[in-house]
Amino acid sequence: MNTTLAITANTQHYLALEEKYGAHNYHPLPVVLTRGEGVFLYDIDGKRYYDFLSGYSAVNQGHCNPKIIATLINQAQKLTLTSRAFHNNLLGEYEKYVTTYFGYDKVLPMNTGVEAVETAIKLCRKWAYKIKGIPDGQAKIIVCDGNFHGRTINVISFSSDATAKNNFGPFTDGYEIIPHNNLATLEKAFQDKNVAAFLFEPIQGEAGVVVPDDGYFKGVRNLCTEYHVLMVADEIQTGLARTGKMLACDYENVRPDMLILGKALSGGVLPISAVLCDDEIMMTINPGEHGSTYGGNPLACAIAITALQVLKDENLSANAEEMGNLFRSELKKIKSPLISIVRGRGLLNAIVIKHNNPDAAWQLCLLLKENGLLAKPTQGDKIRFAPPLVINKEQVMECISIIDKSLKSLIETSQKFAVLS
Ligand code: IF1
Repeated sequence: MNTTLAITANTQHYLALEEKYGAHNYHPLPVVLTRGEGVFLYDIDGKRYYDFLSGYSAVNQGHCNPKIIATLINQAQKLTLTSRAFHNNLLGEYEKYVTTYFGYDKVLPMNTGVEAVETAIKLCRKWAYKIKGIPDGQAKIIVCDGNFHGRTINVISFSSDATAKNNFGPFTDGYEIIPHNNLATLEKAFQDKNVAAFLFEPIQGEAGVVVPDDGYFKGVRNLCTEYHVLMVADEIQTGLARTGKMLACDYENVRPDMLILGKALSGGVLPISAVLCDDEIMMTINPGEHGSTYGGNPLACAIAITALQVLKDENLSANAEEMGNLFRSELKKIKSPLISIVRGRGLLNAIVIKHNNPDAAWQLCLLLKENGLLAKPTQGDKIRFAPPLVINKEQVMECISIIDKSLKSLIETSQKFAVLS
């Protein structure tokens, strides 16, 4: 089965440039985008698409959100970078704003998500040695099977995904992988007195939007408290209203000891990430022990304040919850033989495709593209559906009909192909 769908000369031109001059570290859909606005993306030929990936949940506030762009333009004409060698008039204001917003003593500002994860790991180890009293060099961090926390050598050292780690060794020590969503194995791992922290994604994104059982977050919180282990929530993808609450941990009113944010912290405008925790942990790092050239730059601080304000002003958590419930219930009504599972929370959703052709999810994404919706498979047979959180009911219903139409086309193509082959 092969849904060879025509691509225009304009599109082909840009694909060829990337093919010749760029690393082949991704396999994008054959579409060349030139403009984004709200839930929509426009390609080189002016065709409009619903964006159902949102830059991997970085564009929660909608493409080119006017308030965020206004802040970008205003600050970009004043001061963009001082480095942390000097103070500026925005870093302290941002630090106060974001720590008050999430209820932590302090923040350590970084840039990409994985830099924030690495920062969190360094803080956990410092705390282990200086506060918990774990022998130097012996700190262990527990992580989950199916995790995705970024792509540095240290972070892929504890990945369970061969594609992410093949031929990148040697790797770093100090990690133990246990099953996700399993409190018994977590408690067993905590019997080791050298465990400093448990690092987890509340909902596993790359694994295909794996939602844990109700009570899991509370169970993790209780075990971490009982065994004096830091609960470290990587909410880089699940945070910032994506799952229908400001943080996924809010579903069970659980407060992690350490919160990692990224992606939508800038609304998709530039890389901004952060680690938030209380003084007992944060004050284990002294001047000169950690940093980054762009970490906490004034442009990022200004943008992050606006990006966070937009989430609240536009009630994007509530909209994500309402539109997500509508999306999943309408998706389930389609009753397509191709869909084996529909799962997610808020507007972080995925379907699992049931088809004897391993390429089916990709083929479906090509058909979705033809029909005006952009989404991409993850882990082969799953398709993540994660539009910007500004999507409205009418747009959700239009996207449901696009998905329905595309599923039917895939079945027809398969049947035609089966007859021909
Ligand atoms: C790619 C995945 C999503 C993340 C969580 C840390 C990071 C990410 C929970 C690192 C980044 C991105 C990376 C991007 C694809 C995308 C992704 F498929 F890789 F796993 F969203 F699910 N923690 N996720 O999701 O943040 O350093 O990228 O800013 O690398 O292909 P980053």
